[in-house]
Amino acid sequence: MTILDSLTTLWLMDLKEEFVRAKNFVENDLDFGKADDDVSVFELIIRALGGLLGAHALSGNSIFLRQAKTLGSMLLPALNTSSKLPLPKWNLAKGRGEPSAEPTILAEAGSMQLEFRYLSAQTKDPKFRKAADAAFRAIKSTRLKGILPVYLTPPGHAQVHALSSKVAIGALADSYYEYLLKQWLQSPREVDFKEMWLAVVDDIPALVVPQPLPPVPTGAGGVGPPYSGHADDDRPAKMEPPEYKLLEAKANGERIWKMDHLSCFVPGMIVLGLKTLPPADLQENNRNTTLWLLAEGIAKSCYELWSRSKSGLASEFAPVESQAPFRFQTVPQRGRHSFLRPEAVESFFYLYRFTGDEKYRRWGERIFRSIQQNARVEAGFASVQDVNVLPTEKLDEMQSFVMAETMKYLFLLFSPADVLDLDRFVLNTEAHPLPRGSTTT
Ligand code: DMJ
Repeated sequence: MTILDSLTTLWLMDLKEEFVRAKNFVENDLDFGKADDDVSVFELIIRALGGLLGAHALSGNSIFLRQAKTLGSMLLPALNTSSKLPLPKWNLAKGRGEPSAEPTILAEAGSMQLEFRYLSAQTKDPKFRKAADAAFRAIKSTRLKGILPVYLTPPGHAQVHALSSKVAIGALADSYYEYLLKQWLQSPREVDFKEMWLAVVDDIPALVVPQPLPPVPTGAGGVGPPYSGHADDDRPAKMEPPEYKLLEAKANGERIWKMDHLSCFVPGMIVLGLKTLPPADLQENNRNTTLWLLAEGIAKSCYELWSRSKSGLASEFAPVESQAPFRFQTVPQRGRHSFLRPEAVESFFYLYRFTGDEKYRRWGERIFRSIQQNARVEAGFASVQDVNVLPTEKLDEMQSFVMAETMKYLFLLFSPADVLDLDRFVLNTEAHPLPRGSTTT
């Protein structure tokens, strides 16, 4: 998995020799038919399929598409359930997955569409897209709008509905929201995706503390952050956004006082939307002002998740005090590890790209140095047992997203914009670039 998940990083970093070695592996040694293990369908799609498709999109080499088609075809039966929602796990070698009575995780049902739609467009075979669209329609059949409960009925349940479960934008839900916007970027004529995404962002303030300020007129025209920006910004009302915490809510609406690092992709997703949506959508509900403020304010808390620990690495989540000023609290033992997740630096990359504010590079640099200092091992970057214990205890593992995402976003944060042109590419949830507008119907 790590090789496939690293392909697009190697290409973007211009590590030619390593890319050719990885390509040779894909060409000569990769045999999905030998993968005799129950593997997460979601992870296979976003990491392995996404990696192959991204490598194809960047390099144009057909071997990546050929292997992507093989993998996509082997995975399709996992989506052939009564509800059309995917089975959670699939054994590629045996060609079967266990029927599951477990609830379907929202992120897993709603994060295959970018990959399968691109695969169909490139292979001219609609079967992948049809399966992904059927899964998406199954989610839509709940008729819910905005931020949804994180669990849906199990895949074998023909009638799909949302289960009474927490409402969150981070763990278990995240990339479903991300793919609403990104499916629209991939296929701009399908405005439904954009409308669904707008309903989501309009719901975000309800999960944020302190309550976002009512939007104020900035006197500045155009699209851009009204409260901060370039050092040479001469707009008069320049103000730092407050530090916002992004919470979750129980099924009964009660707040859950914790913030997940996983939710730190939200600022990046918001500003990507702000930079790509038609102006009319941004004027509605004064979204331009409110959303810039939210994105920058949430990003601050994400940086704090890293900078507050002794190692400079972020804990998996942090409890939030339930009254103003809503500070982070001591992290319980079960949340003190770090997988070196990418979401904060992902957001800093988008925020820097769209604002030019140097603070995002400073934050990224500090994070990079902390990773070097406290997670580097001979063969890579290890997950860490407790972010507040020095010297850090390193676990014997490296998540493949460290190469696919964390290192890629850090690299892109410090690279000229033409290294990855966001007018041409949209990144899947594992940071593999796929062409924008590539699946227009
Ligand atoms: C990655 O595999 C993807 O970004 C996914 O959407 C969420 N979890 C990890 C990174 O934390």
